[in-house]
Amino acid sequence: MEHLKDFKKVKFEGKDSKNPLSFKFYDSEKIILGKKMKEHLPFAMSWWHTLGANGADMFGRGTIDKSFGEAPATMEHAKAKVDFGFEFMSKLGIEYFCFHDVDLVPESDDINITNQRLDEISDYILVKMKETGIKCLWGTANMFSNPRFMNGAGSTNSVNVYAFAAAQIKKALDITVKLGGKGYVFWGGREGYETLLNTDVKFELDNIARLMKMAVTYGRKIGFKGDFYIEPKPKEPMKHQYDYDAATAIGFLRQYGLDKDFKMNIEANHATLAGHTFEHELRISAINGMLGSIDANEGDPNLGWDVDRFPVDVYSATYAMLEVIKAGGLTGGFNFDAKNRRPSNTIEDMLQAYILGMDTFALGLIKAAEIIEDGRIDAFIKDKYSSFNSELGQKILNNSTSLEELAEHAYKLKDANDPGSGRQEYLESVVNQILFK
Ligand code: XUL
Ligand code: CO
Repeated sequence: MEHLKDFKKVKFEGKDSKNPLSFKFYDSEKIILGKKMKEHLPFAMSWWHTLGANGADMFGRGTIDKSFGEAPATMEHAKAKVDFGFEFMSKLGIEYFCFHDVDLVPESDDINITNQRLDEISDYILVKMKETGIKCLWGTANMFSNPRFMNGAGSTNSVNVYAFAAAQIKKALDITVKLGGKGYVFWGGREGYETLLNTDVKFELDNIARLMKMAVTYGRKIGFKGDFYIEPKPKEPMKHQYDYDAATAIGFLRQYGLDKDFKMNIEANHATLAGHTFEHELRISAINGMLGSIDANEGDPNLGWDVDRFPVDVYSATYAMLEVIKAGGLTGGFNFDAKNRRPSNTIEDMLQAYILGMDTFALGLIKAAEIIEDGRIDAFIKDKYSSFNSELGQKILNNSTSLEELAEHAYKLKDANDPGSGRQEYLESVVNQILFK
């Protein structure tokens, strides 16, 4: 069997290297726009895909053995995952990890036992964190796998299930704080509905907000200073999920007075499912002061579901990095919520997947910085709106005009045909010129 110890630490070798286990573009110490690449790109390993997922899908069993030499559903296995995970992150120079409660330990039928296991494993993880300097990006509670959440967690019809969701969030917050996590995520996989015939939407939304408020109150009480995140997703597993996209989630947070404590965790593949580009979701979050963290992965235009590929599309990474740079960076990081394709079933493939993702975002960063330094695109956008520099334009921007005054202006003009070209093809060719220079 392959062992991780058989692989050397992955190093930057540059774009001409033919060594598959080297970075071609990710050069952690390289300075881009005044900051180290690794500071622009705080990468994180997802515990679930990396240490849990074994390639099983709806039609077949797993293709890669992730027992790490231990029996499944034991604490020995949970610890072996920790050992492998920290060695894996160290080999790649990844400085953060993200987890769900039940990724860390096997879930018992008794929540009290699960919680004891979480105490034990988090002690074990803390030691590894001290040894390696690796940190926790965010934690979350899995409130979607257990059958009790079939009608939702915060949106459930059952008081008992609602209390279980609360208990899980409480413990996941305890562990996140214990591990010094920067963020805490809510992904509402079961918060949604199939049909209004069995659903009271307002009741459910109010209750989700109540649960989030209680989480904020408790988190702040135990000293959690980081951001809470909503991770929007329009569908899957539910037909209609309440956190459809960033705009919907932001509206929800504002409606319930949660916007001061929450930001967005934007996942690329979720944007695709919502019919948006990744960069659209980042922009909507950023202009609302809510760009928090990123789940870095990729969808597939030919598939209508959450394929969680490792990022490979340099255009998308470049457009995403333009948004991140312009927003002044993330308060969170880049969590690879991504998995190997099922037939890529070796440890080398796992390393290769992360190398691909890290190199794709490094390229995105390099090219976004070049687009900014080139200046043509920013100059075009500035010029596009320059008619608002006029006296009347300024009045509009200062909210000091009226429909009557604007109408008078229009009547004098009789007609207006001067918006000017959007020049999309030119701008796209600028991007190509910079990408392939
Ligand atoms: C599911 C998904 C989750 C969240 C955390 O699509 O993205 O893994 O990131 O619960
Ligand atoms: Co995700």
